[in-house]
Amino acid sequence: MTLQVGLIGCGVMGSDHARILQNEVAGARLVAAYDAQAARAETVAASAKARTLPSARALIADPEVQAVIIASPDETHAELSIACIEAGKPALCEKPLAATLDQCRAVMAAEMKAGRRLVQVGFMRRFDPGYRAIKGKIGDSGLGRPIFLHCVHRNAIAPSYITSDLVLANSAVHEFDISRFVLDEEFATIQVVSGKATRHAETRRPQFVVLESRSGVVVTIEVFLDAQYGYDVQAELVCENGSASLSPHRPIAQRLAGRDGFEVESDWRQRFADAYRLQLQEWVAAIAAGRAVGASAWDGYAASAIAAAALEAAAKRTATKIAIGDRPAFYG
Ligand code: ISE
Repeated sequence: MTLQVGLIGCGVMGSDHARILQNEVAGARLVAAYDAQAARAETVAASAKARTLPSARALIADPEVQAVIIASPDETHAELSIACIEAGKPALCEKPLAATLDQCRAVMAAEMKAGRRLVQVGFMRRFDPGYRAIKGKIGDSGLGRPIFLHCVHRNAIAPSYITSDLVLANSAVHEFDISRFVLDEEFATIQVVSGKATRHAETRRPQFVVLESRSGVVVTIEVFLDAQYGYDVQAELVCENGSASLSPHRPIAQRLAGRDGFEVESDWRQRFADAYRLQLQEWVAAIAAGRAVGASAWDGYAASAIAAAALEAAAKRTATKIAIGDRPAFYG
């Protein structure tokens, strides 16, 4: 069976999902696309011999569309996820799940009412082989119990609309999610120290976050979006007897002009190319098998709740409690 997928939002991430779905994923094809800018939808649709539809709602309702990728602006995510749930169609929704915590709760309520998990949040790092291997080391490798998780998240450059707050809400949110995934537990407190703005972005401050998990594991996170030299994500899990780190991501080695070195990718679509492919492949396979994989709506809510606490902690400059609450039984 070939899953017929509709795409809402044909910007940078949407068109990338369309390309991956068409060229690198088995068992699915793009049948419809919608974007508020019609020309973008037409370009994506033409590349897949798909149709364009006049609105997001029309795409979700279209009988040919069996599953939906939501890659439209953040403030539309919750409403469109709920529309997919009500139509009984699985959705892969780009992060964040919603613009507010109340909207995240509304998505969860709609799913619980429907009685099955239909929404997967696009936290693609959960499919990255490196993070999966680190997670696999916990419990059975002789490393012992986790003590620290050190995370570094550097972008070469960021668009000018990314404020210091968005450094936390838009970029650090990946670290919040992957830390929950690797450690498999929730966080109790958060502190944020803002670094100095650089001359490359005079109003955007790098952020340094310290999280403490409910069991006492300490997570440190540097998020610096103006690092200039490339896109660089690092993680080291320090345990009682040893540590496990992401290997430096080295697509090629180059010797040139008396130097021997490795290229650093320029952005996350290159660095996490495997993760994006596996995310879509496993989403398609899970739908065929009637299962759910990846980050659930609960995970989307939890990451956003940590981001909200991070904004509060940054403003108050003090350790702040994270009020996530208990995971509903529905989300296992
Ligand atoms: C961007 O929105 C992403 O989602 C990337 O994965 C992240 O690394 C980047 O910092 C964000 O701006």
